[in-house]
Amino acid sequence: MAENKSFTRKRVAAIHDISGFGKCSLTVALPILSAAGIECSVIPTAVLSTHTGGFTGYTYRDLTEDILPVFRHWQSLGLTFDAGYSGFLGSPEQLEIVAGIFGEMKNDGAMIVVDPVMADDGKLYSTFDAAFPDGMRSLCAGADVIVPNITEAALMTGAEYKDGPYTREYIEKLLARLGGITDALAVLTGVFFDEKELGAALLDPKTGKTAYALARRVPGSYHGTGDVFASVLVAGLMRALPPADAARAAAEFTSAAARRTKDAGSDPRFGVLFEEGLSIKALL
Ligand code: PXL
Repeated sequence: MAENKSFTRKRVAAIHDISGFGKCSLTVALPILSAAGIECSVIPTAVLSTHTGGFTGYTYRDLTEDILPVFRHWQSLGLTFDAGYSGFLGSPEQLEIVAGIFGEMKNDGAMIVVDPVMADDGKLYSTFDAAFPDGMRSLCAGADVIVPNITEAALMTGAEYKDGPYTREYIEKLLARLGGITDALAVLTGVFFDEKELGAALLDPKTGKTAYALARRVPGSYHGTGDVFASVLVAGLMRALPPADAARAAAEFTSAAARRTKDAGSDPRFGVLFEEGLSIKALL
């Protein structure tokens, strides 16, 4: 395996829920970042028995009150972070707390990555109300990198949501709209133009440059793929890859995990079989 000689050790603060079963949020971010050689510190925002995507009767222990004290304790220890990375956040109050933390981390030089987890397939997740995308838009406004899917991008920008396959025109309009709500690098996921490939479209609003990072498309829909993609993307950025290369690695890794899941015939709610691909340092 080729070692990137210029790589220096990096530490990420991941702020997501922990869903005990179902492979998403922290149960995905931790193994992926660790396997990529990145230290991953966590602030769990809630503890659930499973994620909320297709299960009923799940437990939900809210940890809103602990988020800021955890961060203050870290500060009292003089800890610094190369990146802050958020995903599923359970309430408008959590969005505000995390925005405050990210503001402080950014002042100290951290890269802020926001995956605005809240919707898919044209629909807001059932646990959120219609005002939630406005709060998520504010969190994205202060980020350096955002990783919305098509539904989340449409909800935050007021654009029309469409089912794929997409046209380049629709995708690039959506990217331009994202450029209107934030200066962050936009990595739009769930992009496909035909049955063969699926991945991300990127827009760097500072240069106006658009790029695509596509991999083999696996038919079907698999829970947690957005979290898997975003976690590999963060790992790649921390390993100083150009964003389009980090997104390509993320698309390849996610596609391979979806393929294994399809081949195994496992329940798509149980998450994707990403574990066997965890020698991902080879990709980065
Ligand atoms: O995969 C995103 C996600 C994360 N965390 C929780 C979720 C979901 C999506 O449904 O319910 C708790």
